[in-house]
Amino acid sequence: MKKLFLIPLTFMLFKQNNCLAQDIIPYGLTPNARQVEWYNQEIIAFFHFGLNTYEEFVNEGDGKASTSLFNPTDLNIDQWAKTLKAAGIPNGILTAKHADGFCLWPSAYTDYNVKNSPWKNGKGDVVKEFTEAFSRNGLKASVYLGPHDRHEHLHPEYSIAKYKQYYGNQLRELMGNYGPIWETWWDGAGADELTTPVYSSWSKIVHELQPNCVIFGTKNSYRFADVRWVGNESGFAGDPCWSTIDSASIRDEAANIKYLNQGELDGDAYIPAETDVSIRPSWFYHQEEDKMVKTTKELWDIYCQSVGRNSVLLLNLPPDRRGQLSPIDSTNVVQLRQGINETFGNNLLKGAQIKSKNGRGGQYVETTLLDNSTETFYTTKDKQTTDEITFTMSDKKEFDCLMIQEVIQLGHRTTGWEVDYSQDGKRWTTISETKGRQSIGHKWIVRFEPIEAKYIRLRITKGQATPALHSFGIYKQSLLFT
Ligand code: OTN
Repeated sequence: MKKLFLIPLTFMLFKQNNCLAQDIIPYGLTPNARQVEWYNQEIIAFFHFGLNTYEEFVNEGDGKASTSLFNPTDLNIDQWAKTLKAAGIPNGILTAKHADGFCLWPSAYTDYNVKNSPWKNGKGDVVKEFTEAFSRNGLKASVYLGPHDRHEHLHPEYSIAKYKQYYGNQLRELMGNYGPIWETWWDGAGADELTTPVYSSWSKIVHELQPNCVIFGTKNSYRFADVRWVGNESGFAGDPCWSTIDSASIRDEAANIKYLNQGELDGDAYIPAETDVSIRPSWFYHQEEDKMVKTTKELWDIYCQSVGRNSVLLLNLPPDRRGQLSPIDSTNVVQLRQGINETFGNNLLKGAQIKSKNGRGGQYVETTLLDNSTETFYTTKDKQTTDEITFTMSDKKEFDCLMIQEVIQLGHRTTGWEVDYSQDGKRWTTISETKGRQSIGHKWIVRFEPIEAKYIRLRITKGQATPALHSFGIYKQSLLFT
């Protein structure tokens, strides 16, 4: 299942000098356009909202709860959007239908939906308000249409064939009636009975109506997955974490949890890991958990172990019974963004003298590592898959974090790297947390106890092709994360 390297993106990437596009040939499997856009978002919000929000501590309703429970007292999706904008999160996924089967839009194919709730006298449509508010605020809207549906299972005449039709109809409603939808989520939870042919028919609907929509797939939907499950709901990707994986292993999920977490360098498909985790212990809002919201520091740990491990963070921010994000959740996620900006806004290597062993020069000059541009990158001479790049700063500086980025459009190239520091440029010490690092991908972050040094050396120790690096930097973590 080789995926094709995307020509237009290649062109954009190399637009400064077209002939160089032939110079640096992508290695192995590479992302499609949807996956590149998905990676660049870094954090996506998850909104678990529905009947469960109005039940006492229920997260997976049994499909029997009355639709009369759903009654947001002050639904305000512009408020969700305001938080996302302040938190630099460009996209949000709404649980249009969770496992209890209750639909947040007036679906023509079931009575188990907002039409039969007291909210807005049954005239409301949460999906419409969500997609309109997100579009108004310049954000991307995405939907979760849970494949597992406990309410439909209650019908005596339930069958997979009938359900396939039912779900397909609902997918058409969501994909066809609400403008652009950027991601859809096929949760594997409870959906084991659904087969690959069933997902095949559903994927056709997604691709027909929303060709740019990313599909999160697991288990029997693995063949259609643009992104895979990371193997836990605790917020950490593996080390290493390859974007590639042997696709069939996604199907046998239970036997492959660690494998999903790490991927496989020699895998047969490019299906990167999405790290889903809730800011609260539960997926749905429960007032009892107001004191258990993850702190800014905990969110930073999660960010570093997801986005900082070549994954995308799908962070659940469950709206409360009013239909708004709780102030503590909003504050912490906005502070996460402030801390990220403070940390990575100041690359201490800026202005350093740079020398490499195998640098290619020309437009791939070493300084591209520090220019914050996604259109430039550093690489070596042909066939040089290892390298040493030394940075000499004007003075010694204190740092406790580093970040490196590969050009994902050119495939996983570097497979071994470490970082050293020195006071005199002669005797070097390896930062122990970087010893034996393997994958880089979209972004890799390493944190450690503060180090003071004047000289830094990035060693590329192993590669399947010449390295292609967008950026490298050392940083001091924001005080918001202490
Ligand atoms: O009990 N579970 O269903 C469960 C417990 C802990 C962690 C995950 C799961 S289900 C799991 O959810 C994932 C999304 O978070 C994916 O959809 C997997 O396919 C699914 O098995």
